[in-house]
Amino acid sequence: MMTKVTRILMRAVVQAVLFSIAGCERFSPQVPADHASTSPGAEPKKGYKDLIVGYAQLGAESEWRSANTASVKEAAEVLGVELKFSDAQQKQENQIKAIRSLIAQRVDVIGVAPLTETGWDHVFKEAREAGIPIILVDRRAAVPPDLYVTLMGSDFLEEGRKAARIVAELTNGQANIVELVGTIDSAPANDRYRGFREILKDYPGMKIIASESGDFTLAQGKEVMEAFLKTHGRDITALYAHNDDMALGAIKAIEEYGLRPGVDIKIVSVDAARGAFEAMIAGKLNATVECNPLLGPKFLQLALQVANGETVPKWVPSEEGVFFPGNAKEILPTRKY
Ligand code: GZL
Repeated sequence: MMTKVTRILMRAVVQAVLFSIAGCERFSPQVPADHASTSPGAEPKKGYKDLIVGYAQLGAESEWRSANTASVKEAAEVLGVELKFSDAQQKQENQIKAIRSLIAQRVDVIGVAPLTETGWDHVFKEAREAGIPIILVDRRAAVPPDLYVTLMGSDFLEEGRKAARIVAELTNGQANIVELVGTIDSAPANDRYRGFREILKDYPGMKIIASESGDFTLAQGKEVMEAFLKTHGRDITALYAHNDDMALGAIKAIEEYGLRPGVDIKIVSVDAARGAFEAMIAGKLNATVECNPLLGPKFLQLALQVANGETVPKWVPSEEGVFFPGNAKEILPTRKY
């Protein structure tokens, strides 16, 4: 449990995050009042302390995911929202069960970070029939737009494009690239795969010689990279990893193989988690494209607005950058994940 002082500090952070995000949204959200506030004759509005929100998290596979979970839980504690949280351990059937349980508990709003793009129509229809709005957090689900209220998260296509431009820069447009793909059928894996190839069309000298899923985990990233090295060895000159955890696993494999990660094999990954900064400082990673997991405050703000029947944009994008070794050392202490 947080002490009173921590709660006050966290509240200031959450408020600052909400106001900072407000600056880049198409609507000017205030941090809604804590208490149920009413204007004359209107339906009494819920405050954060009246809100019951479900969060069907997909798993705990990466630094990114752990930071996303922490962000949602901390924001709920600071704002006084009753949060019903579940971890599906990267299994869609568990996430579907969790959503059904949240429907049965009659929560006000359900947040879902869909493991995969497909397979959600049925259970999302059940939520709609129960009158419980769904907010997609982090990842897209391939369902009709009337089955969810809003999607909040990153532009994964643009992340793929950014990564490709950096690999082109690092290799002067001449590279034999191996690719560690994220969870199969997940929106980030699908889009980072496509966005990367969009840019590669302009670079005939850049070839993807192998591409396989490492499921966004360090262990599988290492395993797949070991197989790439066994097959292609020193022909590999660049690695594109769909997240930092797989890149960190690959770095171990490259070192065990006897090559220098970041030097013999240029490496670009996605997320900008703490481990990536440490690898860049050690000269083993050449760049990381930011994908911000700190979605908790914004998610609960949207949930309150939706619970109060307010209109919200269909997509609430995250603002993100790219990080390089040059200033990784001074930036690392400022990072929140
Ligand atoms: C992206 C998120 C991805 C991260 C991975 O928004 O869904 O899932 O890039 C995480 O680290 O596992």
